[in-house]
Amino acid sequence: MASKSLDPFALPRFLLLSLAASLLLSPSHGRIPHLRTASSSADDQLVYLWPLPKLLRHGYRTLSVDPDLALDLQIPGGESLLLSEAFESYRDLIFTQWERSARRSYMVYDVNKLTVLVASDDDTLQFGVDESYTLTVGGEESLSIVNGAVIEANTVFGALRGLETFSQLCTPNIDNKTVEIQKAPWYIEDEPRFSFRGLLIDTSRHYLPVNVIKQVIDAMSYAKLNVLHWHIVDEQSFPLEVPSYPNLWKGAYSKLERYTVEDAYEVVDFAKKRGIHIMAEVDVPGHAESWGAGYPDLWPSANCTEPLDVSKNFTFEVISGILTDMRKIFPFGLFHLGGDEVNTDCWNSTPHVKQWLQEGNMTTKEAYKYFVLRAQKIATSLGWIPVNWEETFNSFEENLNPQTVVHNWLGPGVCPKAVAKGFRCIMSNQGVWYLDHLDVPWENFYNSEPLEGINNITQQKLVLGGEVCMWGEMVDTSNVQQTIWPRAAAAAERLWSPWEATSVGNLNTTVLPRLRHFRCLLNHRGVAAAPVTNKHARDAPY
Ligand code: CP6
Repeated sequence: MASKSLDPFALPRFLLLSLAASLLLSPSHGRIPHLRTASSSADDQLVYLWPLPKLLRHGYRTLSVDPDLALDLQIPGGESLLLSEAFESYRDLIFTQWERSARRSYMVYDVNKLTVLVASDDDTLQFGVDESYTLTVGGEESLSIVNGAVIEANTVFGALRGLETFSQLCTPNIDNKTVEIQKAPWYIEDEPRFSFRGLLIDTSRHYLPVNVIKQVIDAMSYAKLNVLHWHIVDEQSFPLEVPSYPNLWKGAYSKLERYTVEDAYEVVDFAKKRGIHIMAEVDVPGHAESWGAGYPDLWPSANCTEPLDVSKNFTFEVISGILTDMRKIFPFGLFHLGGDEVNTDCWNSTPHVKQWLQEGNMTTKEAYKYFVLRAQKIATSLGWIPVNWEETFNSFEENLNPQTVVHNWLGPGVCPKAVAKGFRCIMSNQGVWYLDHLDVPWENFYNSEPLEGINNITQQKLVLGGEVCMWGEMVDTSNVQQTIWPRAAAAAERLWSPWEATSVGNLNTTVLPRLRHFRCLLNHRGVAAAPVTNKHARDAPY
């Protein structure tokens, strides 16, 4: 959406400020600073930020950015390794080597310092942590510090989001080898619309090396996504090391295609430094055939290898061992227990399971419920909030732990029902948010609204957000990034930006060029995002 329609200030005060700034501050690169109120072209209307911030005002001056941009970090305790490292990384993203080496000592750069003011130095990453920030560039608050830039945030994670936005304002000027901020001064106030903005990766169908997972995490931080749902094991392979049951990762494809405990810690730490939670999943009782490669007793029989054997205590001992080991690695408060696509037919045709069912006077459907609830108890006893795919809610909602987060996927409709019953919900409607559906165009990702069908405000608050899913059957290192991006970014804006920004306006004129720009930004940062094309491209004006 154009900045103009977001701008609630009819400008008089801002005009004055901009004018004052123009007079006070030296021209950049000999250009005459200019101020425009009405726009003369479509491009003037566009603000190349993705996702759009909650509120912004800007002018029409161009400022140069010093390749030796300094960080002035003001935080209780005086320092934050997390933020100073993040600043260094962002400076490397903003300036290529070429631009840094072109620094001229005699040049006066407009923006030579980024001041970051953070109210708290607590850098434990809690779910729902305050990610808000304000960003001022060459404006009111920073007048006293010569066109500097200022980020203010309550938490280090808010400051990280502000750094990302700042980096997106910096654009290279190829002609004079500098980096500039156009349309300054800037005033931005921002915070996410939803606290859960997720992306699922699946490392069971195809293994993804740790460095590839890190690249995905980096790209997520550019789009301000904040939860990586790590669907780590499934029926095809069990790549994770579990110290309590060391034969489990015999279910890995090979010794090279495995994650050690150290690897998992490394992923969690890498993500945390970018304000991203890792929500791990252990999908039970279906989607678990690979567990039996190391422990065949988990299979009901040689020709019934899924779902896991509900009749044996051993099954739950193993789940308990896995979760206890994983609890040490994954600090995020939510843990995903799957529960989807469970076909219990072969429990009935396996004599010892059938006998157990009869003794307990249970149908297979009741046994499925028994399994899911027992797994939930293991997770909650470890201090986790359980997340389950929607089939669990659809089958026995009345028995689910009331803390359960219901994870939609089958189609629209379950979140309105779940929140009406007081459950929290995450939307991943497969028709619009499944990245493995290659024929779903970006517009469908963009237009998919998590609060659809929910009018009551209390119930709306129970929708934590949404998640796009990159199931792994058809992706590995060779194509995972270009399958995720740019469509995941479309969902990311839906989840971050205010409803008004993503639901009003013309997709082709105000959203598409911005998305194309963001896709180029990803490419420049080394992310192999695919072109923003779709089946409608021939008819689109761009
Ligand atoms: N694996 C697991 C999958 C899927 C699900 N769970 C899935 C189902 C249908 C489609 C895409 C993915 N591959 N464990 C469903 C949640 Cl179309």
